[in-house]
Amino acid sequence: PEQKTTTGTLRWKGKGTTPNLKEVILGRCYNYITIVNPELSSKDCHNIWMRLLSAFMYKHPCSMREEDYYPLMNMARHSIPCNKSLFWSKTNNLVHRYTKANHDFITLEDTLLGYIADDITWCGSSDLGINYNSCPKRNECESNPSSMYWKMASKMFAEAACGTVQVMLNGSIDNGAFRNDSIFGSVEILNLNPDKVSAVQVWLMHDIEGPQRPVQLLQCASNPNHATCRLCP
Ligand code: C8R
Repeated sequence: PEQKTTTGTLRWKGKGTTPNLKEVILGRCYNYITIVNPELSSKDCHNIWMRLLSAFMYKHPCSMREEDYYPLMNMARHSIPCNKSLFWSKTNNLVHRYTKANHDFITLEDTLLGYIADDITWCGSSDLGINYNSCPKRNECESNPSSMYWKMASKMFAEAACGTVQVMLNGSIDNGAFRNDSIFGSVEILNLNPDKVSAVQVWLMHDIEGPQRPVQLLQCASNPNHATCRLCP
């Protein structure tokens, strides 16, 4: 799937590395440890940036291995209070509008690893170091730097969860709210520790113009285990 462009960089279908990546990552990291979560003020943002950079720089963007991110993940990881974890799938926009307004729950984007990486792209190029022109999409190759990062950060986020955890799913998509091929369905749910996590509460959200079942939703909110309310019969 690779094509050389005139500048010698590989041409992929996805957006290239975010401009000023270093400044964006450093700025977000310092903002996080200074203002958002001052309990983490002893984290070393400069080192976090260096570890991110060395994970992907000068590498072919389809050859990322989990190990490449171990040093970064070990340096940036932190604990999450019990009963606060909020997972999601296909509800990115809605869930984060909710967490912005209401600080009861923590999504991965509210942790240091999620905060620094949200909505940005990065990938390497074997000859130029960083490819600012284009990066592979998930359907071009699975082991691209961003997909690998979210998979690993999600795995750690799930491993760290304890008590009752929440998940906001999308009840208005065609192939079902719970998908085995999503990160939630293939990574997070499998990495919840049954010795620490006592319950998973599902928030099944429908599009506002979707099927009108307000009464059934209310019934399910108070009887989540009733057969009619289960996601997977
Ligand atoms: N999580 C996964 N992917 C994330 C992410 C995140 O926190 N944040 C962003 N921006 N992304 P989806 P899913 C990007 O299919 O696969 C965690 C990545 O590019 O709607 O079930 C989070 O903890 C990624 O490829 O959902 C959450 O619980 C898509 O968005 C699940 O994993 C994934 O979007 C959500 O992952």
